[in-house]
Amino acid sequence: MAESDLVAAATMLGQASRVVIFTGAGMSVESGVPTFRDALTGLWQRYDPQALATPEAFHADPELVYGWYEWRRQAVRRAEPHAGHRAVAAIEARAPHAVLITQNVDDLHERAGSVAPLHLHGSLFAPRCSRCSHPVPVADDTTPEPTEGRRTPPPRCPRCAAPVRPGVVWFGEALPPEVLEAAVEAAANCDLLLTVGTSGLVYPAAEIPQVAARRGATVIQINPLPTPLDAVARVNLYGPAADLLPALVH
Ligand code: BJW
Ligand code: ZN
Repeated sequence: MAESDLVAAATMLGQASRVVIFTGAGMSVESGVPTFRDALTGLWQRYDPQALATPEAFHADPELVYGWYEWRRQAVRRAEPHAGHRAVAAIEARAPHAVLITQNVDDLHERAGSVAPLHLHGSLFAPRCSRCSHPVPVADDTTPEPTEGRRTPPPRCPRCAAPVRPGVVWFGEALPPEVLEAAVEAAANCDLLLTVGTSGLVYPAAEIPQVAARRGATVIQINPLPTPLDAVARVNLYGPAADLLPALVH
């Protein structure tokens, strides 16, 4: 990556008034949270998304699916935000108007100081009833270490006794409409969108940077590898989020 690209991106970011930051799983890699599609370490290399991340999978084997999300939630609890998460919070604090849109189901942005990220794909920390949608608090951590592969019977809804489900958006499910609407509106009205650590393959989330570009915003991308979003980005910064985000705000 050319140093001049970093300088140019930092200048554009410093001058923008309405900024959108759009993050994906690569944002949390340096905190020890795996991505989905990375060639060696992605979750979908080891797990079948159809058997874990669809409503049909939950219906067929709720204990398997609930246990898998409990394991991931416990692992995220033990992870810490990194300098890149803190740089995102700093960009939000500095820009006159900033909106953080994340596809991530972890809470690392919040723990780094971001106030109200738009969680397009839900959260590991917001389980709800699979029938009546009543929110149910997450269970306390009782295990010393997160246990991979542990089957966990989902708790029952205190209102209607149906199984509680993870509060994430599975394949084939609609994104929370008010969150998607707010994200599209922010993207359509921003001057600059910074996309970080997403493969840009999952829709409708992947539309967000495209909406911004179509409306004339400057798109800057941070990712160690090329993605389909290279085509809409004015500047592509090839490298890890934990290094490049702090360098952008210095
Ligand atoms: C680093 C790094 C470092 C590494 N620093 N970077 C149009 C075309 C084709 C298909 C579809 C379409 N529209 C809809 C679909 C179907 C489907 C879809 O998109 N499929 C594609 C995969 C083909 N979409 C859906 O089903 C969506 N729903 C929907 O469309 O509903 C329609 C509907 C309407 C009305 C009523 C009913 C239905 C829902 C999508 C839900 C996605 N859910 C998941 C799981 C969430 C729960 C969980 O955590 O288990 O969300 S899938 C997974 O992918 C997760 C992520 O948020 C999402 C995006 O992944 P992300 O963040 O980009 O991660 P990776 O792993 O893909 O990429 C990581 C990147 O980081 C890489 O580029 C690395 O290089 C980089 N990286 N290290 C910076 N250190
Ligand atoms: Zn219920």
